[in-house]
Amino acid sequence: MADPTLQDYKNDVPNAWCPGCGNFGILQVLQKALVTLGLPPERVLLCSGIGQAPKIVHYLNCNAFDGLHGREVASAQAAKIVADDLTVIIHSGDGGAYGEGGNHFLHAMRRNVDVTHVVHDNHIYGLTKGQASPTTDQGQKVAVHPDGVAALPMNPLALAISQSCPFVAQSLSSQADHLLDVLCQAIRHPGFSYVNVLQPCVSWDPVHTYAYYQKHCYRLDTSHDPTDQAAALAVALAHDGRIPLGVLYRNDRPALRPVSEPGVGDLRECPDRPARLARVFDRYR
Ligand SMILES: Cc1ncc(C[n+]2csc(CCOP(=O)(O)OP(=O)(O)O)c2C)c(N)n1
Ligand SMILES: [Mg+2]
Repeated sequence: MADPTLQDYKNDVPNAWCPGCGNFGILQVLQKALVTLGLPPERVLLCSGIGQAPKIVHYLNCNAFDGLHGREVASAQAAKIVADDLTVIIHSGDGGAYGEGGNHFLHAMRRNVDVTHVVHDNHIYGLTKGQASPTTDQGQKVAVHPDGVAALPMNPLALAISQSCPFVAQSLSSQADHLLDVLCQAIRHPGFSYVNVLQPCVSWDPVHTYAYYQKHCYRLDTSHDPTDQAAALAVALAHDGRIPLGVLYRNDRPALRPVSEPGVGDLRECPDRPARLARVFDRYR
């Protein structure tokens, strides 16, 4: 079979993002990553929920499941468990991943199913027009908080490292070369891999702009050892105004693989998988 090309992933669904949105950079790099990894569209499943970021799954010609806000991790894990031959990638906004879906995010790190979770972190609820999300800065003035957000922002990188999440990285939507490298590493990692992609929201967040990231981001270099959990945590917790980009932490915990269903057999090796899957689903009706 011929190697997949960018053309294979193109579709003609009209794009609804604002001009200048950081999501465009992520979409372009995602297509490139899938082609770089030699993955044909029929072997890829993108899972998402509700928001501007999750719309990304509409703009690629491959399998997609677009479900409830904050529930995308649950559907992705279920899909991977019954269809281990698919490459499963989750796309969430910061609200969906850390707010509505925070519980799923937390437990996915423990469970360690081999899926990749890409969080488009624009520090805001974009789709619903600029309310505070779990990563909005303390004191930032946003819709419904005209005097500034009172709560501390969440630190999802530190949380993930502290929970021994198998792969933890951060990148920036406007640094395509960096994002491509990090995404390819994450998708290849055998286990739950998590990438926080910083992404300006040009309509609702005047703070985290392209210029802001240009000024504050730095790339981790070879002096950082991503297998050193304490060092990774120190990077994630450094309150020095600098924003790290790169693979902060990784480990080789064995991923949870699909198991044989009693009375159904091993779903991985089964030639009549659709029929057997139907029997599994019938149990839960
Ligand atoms: C359970 C649930 N809570 C709230 C909403 C309303 N809602 C839909 S999208 C959204 C904000 C999305 O923000 P984020 O996940 O950061 O994505 P973005 O639009 O910023 O890319 C909210 C609050 C919903 N649809 N379902
Ligand atoms: Mg958001």
